[in-house]
Amino acid sequence: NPEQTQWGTTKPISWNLPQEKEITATQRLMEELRAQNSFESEEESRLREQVLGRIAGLVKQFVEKVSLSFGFSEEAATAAGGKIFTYGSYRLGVHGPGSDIDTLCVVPKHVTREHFFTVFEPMLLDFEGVTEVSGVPGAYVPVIKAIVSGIHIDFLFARLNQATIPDDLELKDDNLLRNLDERDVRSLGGSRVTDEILRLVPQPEVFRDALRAVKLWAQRRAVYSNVIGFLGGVAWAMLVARICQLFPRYDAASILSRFFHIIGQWAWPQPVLLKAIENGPLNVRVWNPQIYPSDRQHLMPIITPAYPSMCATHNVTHSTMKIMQNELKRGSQIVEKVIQAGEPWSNLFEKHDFFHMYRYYLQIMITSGDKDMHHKWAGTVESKIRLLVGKLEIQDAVEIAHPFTKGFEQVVYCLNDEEVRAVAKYEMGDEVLKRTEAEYEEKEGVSKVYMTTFYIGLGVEPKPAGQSGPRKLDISYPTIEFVKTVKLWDQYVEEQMGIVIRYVKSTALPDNVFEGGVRQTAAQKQGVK
Ligand code: 3AT
Ligand code: MN
Ligand code: MN
Repeated sequence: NPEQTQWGTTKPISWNLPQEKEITATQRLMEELRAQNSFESEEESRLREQVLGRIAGLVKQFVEKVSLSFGFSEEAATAAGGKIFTYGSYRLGVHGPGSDIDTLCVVPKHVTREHFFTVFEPMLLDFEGVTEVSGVPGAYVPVIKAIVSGIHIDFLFARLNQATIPDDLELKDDNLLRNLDERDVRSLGGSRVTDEILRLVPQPEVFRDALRAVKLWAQRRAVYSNVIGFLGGVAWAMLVARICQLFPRYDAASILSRFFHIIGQWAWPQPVLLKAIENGPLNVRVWNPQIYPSDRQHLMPIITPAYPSMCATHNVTHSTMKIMQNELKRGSQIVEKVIQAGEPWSNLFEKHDFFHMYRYYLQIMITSGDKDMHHKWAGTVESKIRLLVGKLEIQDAVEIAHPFTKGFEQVVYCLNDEEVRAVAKYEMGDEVLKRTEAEYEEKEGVSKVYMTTFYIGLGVEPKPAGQSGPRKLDISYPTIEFVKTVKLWDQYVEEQMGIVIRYVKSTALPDNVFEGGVRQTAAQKQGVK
């Protein structure tokens, strides 16, 4: 809309068009993104559309089936409708070849969440091309995860307070949220936020291309993870969207240049907003640091634009904030050289060197004997790592506690109970860790142990002048407290779940953290903290 003179809460900073150098840099960016396999093939993209179409049909059948069971006429059962919305990377148009499709099934009021898990889930199991279905009805946002024709799909559910769901339904109206279950409101949130972000940017195509680059950069630099305390996909999207609002006619390269520059120097905790925070019809909290002390704790607040507005960066700690600011600064320097001196974009997307950055690391080792249980146990610990980071970073000698964004998984093949117990305490010999599946066969007494290891790099403050000997660093208090906290989990079983935290020197890091098992030489390691 050329008449529009403002997106978001302020006027644009500049109405300029991109410059020559930026236009060519944008072309090179698109080539680089293709070379980095950021885009799916046309074939895959057609397959996604086809699968989505079939799923939309299935959701209508589901509503019809439930309606008929309530004694609706055929006609009324069909008229009850049912509609699918998407959110996540697919909706934003920044998904890659391996991305899932995040969907939300919206149904009329006579269809309940229980039907979703007892009627829809079995229908899905019988659906053509489905190879896996698993429902998680007890989650904070209940979900059914499935694989359809090789594509991972997340299904959320929302039941609206109306008799029918017409095909042209939109989710924008806040009044739709009236009298809904909290879980329905949460499930609607993802779609409402992504839709709103797309409405609030001047040129959606430019926004998408720039966001693709930011996501790739954040993943490669290991600053992409909401759970661990960095930013997730929605928060990075909102930051890019804000820059697009400020420079409505820029292209992807010029947006990236401003993104790294402006976000790298942002005056936190001043929030990033895509529009003014609105009040609405529900009796729920909307982010407001004037009223809620807990909202004042947010270090880098980035606020979702759909009612009820929330902070998407609740997990950020002093350490992760500092790490992101350093990465933004690095990004800014590189992008300037890419645009001004024609240096390659691949410099921006270079892999992190987390395992070469510090002298000391904490290893958090999670074990259990059952695959599904392990998944939950490791997930629970992962979701609490930011608390350990918070405890570590307030220690005197700790300058920074740098959590890595993903855990390393391995299966340990144990030949007897003694080995199992040793693994749970991380007291086994190397030969146990290195044993392969081939050296192990299913028989009495043997068992697999699932192990996930998380890492936190420790930046230690320089010794005070005049003090000799090694810097004293006592991390026992924060780690003991942390272990106590995670064991409070309501599904924790002492005999079946292990957690061990130890301190390792960088030279003692295991090979599996290095790509291809290769370590850098001492000369390459200069600059270690
Ligand atoms: P991919 O391309 O799929 O990797 P994405 O941004 O679509 O990137 P996800 O599919 O993991 O990422 O998540 C989509 C949205 O779903 C993002 C977030 O709003 C919501 N979400 C994801 N995981 C959780 C979770 N554990 N709890 C609550 N919301 C979640
Ligand atoms: Mn997704
Ligand atoms: Mn998903």
